[in-house]
Parts: sequence; structure tokens; C-alpha cells
Amino acid sequence: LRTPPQGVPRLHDCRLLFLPSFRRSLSTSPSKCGLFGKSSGGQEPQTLDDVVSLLKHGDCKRVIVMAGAGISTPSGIPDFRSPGSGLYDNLQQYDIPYPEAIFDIHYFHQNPRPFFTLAKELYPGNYLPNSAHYFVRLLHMKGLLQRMYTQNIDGLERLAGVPPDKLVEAHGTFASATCTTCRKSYAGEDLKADIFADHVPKCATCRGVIKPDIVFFGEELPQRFLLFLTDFPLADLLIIMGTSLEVEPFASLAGSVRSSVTRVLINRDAVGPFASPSRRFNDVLELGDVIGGVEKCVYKLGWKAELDELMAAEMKKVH
Ligand code: CNA
Repeated sequence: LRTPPQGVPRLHDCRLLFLPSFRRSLSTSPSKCGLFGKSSGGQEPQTLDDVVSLLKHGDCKRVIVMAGAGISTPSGIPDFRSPGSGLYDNLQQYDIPYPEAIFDIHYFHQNPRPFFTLAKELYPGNYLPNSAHYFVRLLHMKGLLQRMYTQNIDGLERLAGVPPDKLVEAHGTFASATCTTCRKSYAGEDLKADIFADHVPKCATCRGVIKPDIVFFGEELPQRFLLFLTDFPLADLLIIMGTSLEVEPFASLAGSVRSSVTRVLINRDAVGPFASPSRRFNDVLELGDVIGGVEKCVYKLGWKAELDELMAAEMKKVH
């Protein structure tokens, strides 16, 4: 594989890192050849209407979606950092020394129990996808999705029918697991009974602890993450939903689309480059609830009936 594109310094290190505060230094200079607001003579900042028009008129056909825990809070899964409801404000029961310890590989080797207590809570099967997940499926059905990069480990993208080849589960998955001692592979299902019985799953061969293939702080991201090297330079629209952009190297992906490419943030608050002076002139912020933002977009695109139909059909399958 080639070296990462220039100006994306953090992406050469594919270990999971937490950035306590936003201090990125990417080259996100204002676009010189941007697709600025067509409705206003080409000089005004872009709006959601401009993005809708790009999609409707076939000007964007390689859409990349980046997502985080905020797309799954409407499904009932807490995120990390939302004040009050986020996991980091509710970890007292896990008796851990600092919040990130729950996903810290060094801490896990000393004491895997807190992680497995949380794993029981987050385990796929307990929750259903919502319209944010199905919106991405719809982008795929319309032939517009280049790839979805998700930090989520809840499996809701898969459940919503985003095909595996269109998905990069950047922080891993519960679908498979590996013995931390002998590296024997397991299917995620093999661990389920132990996790639900509050037992730490142990390897049948060596009795080592089996860890779901979730990427912990300090661990390498999956090989598939390297698809960003070819995906991001090709992208013609980037939609970012429900993430604080505080975890590297994922967060730096936001800076690796071409500067002429519109980036849309659908999130409760402005984050990452959208909250910094390096915000691009053609960035679009849709602040508020992610479901509201997605539904507004879907409505403007004229896809509402299709999304409703898709969700109704999928809900029938699971009930
Ligand atoms: P985060 O740091 O907790 O940030 C979530 C972001 O989403 C924040 O900016 C919130 O304001 C925003 N948000 C939350 N709910 C909504 C909503 N309803 N509408 C709009 N915005 C909302 O989470 P990130 O994903 O950025 O951090 C990456 C971590 C979180 C990854 O390593 C994940 O594995 C991990 N995580 C995943 C899950 C999951 O799989 N569902 C749950 C909790 C944590």
C-alpha cells in the first residue's frame, strides 16, 4: 500500500487514539474551486438545498458516509460523550479508574470484566436500526454510496442492510472474536451465552480470554480501514453523522476529501473541523437531532415514501 495522501498526518498511524480535545492540524484550507451555492451566484456558502440539488441532478455519485454513536442514540444505545446520557457519565457501576479504561486494551488484559458488562448491554440483537441507518441503505439502493465508514460496534448498519462490501466497520465488530492468548478465531455467536451469563468467555483450546473483534484504544484498526486511501480521493460528497470526531485516526478522514467536495455534518453540535477556523467555505452544517436532519434531507430529496416503505418492510422481517 502507498503512503497516505499528503496533509493527513494522523492517518499513517492506524492505532485507535483518543483526542481529549480537538487539536487537529489538517490542511482544510478553503476551497478554491468549490461547488458554492448555486442559488446565489456561486459565492454564498452552501446549504442543504445545494446538497440535495447535487444529489438530485446526478452531480454526486460517490457519496461517503462517516458515522458515530450519535446515529444509534435514537435506537436507544447511549453514545460516549453526550452529557448526562452518554456512557462516560454513567460508568460508576463498572468500577473503572478512568472512562476510556473500558475500551483500553492494557486495562482489558488486567481486568476484562467491565468491558464484558458493557458488551452485554451493547450486544447486537438488543436494538433496531433507525431512519439514519436506512438512509444510508437508500443511498446504496440508488447507486450513490461509495462507502460507509462507521465507528459503531452495534451492528445496526448491517441490520439495516448496508452490504458488507459498502461498509467499513472502523472500530471492529461483535460478529467475530479472537483469543487474546493463542489468536484462535471464533464467531461472535460463540461468545453470546457467556456474555449474557456474565461470564468472561474463555478459549476452548488454551483457556485465554476471548475478545470480540472490537478495536480498543491502543489497537490497530482493521485492514479494511485502508480502503480510505482510494475511497476518499474519489468521493464527491461526504456526509458525517452523529460523531464528536474525537477519536483518531477516524476523525482525520473528514479532512481527506478533496477541498472542492462538500462536507455535510448532521449532528447535535458542530464538531471537528466544522467547529474550527479551518472550516471550509463549502461545509454544510445541519445542527440538531440526527433523525430530524436525515428526515429533512430525505424529504427534500423526495425519498420519504421510499424510506417509509423500506423501513416498514424491514420492520416486518424482525417482528
Ligand atoms: P461520541 O464521542 O459519544 O459522540 C457522539 C456525537 O453524536 C456527539 O457529538 C453528540 O452530540 C452526537 N449525538 C448524540 N446523539 C445525537 C442525536 N440524537 N442527534 C444528533 N447528534 C447526536 O461518539 P463517537 O462515535 O464520535 O465516538 C467514537 C467511539 C464511540 C467509537 O469508538 C465507538 O465504538 C464508540 N461507541 C459506539 C457505540 C455504538 O456502537 N452505538 C455506542 C457508544 C460508543
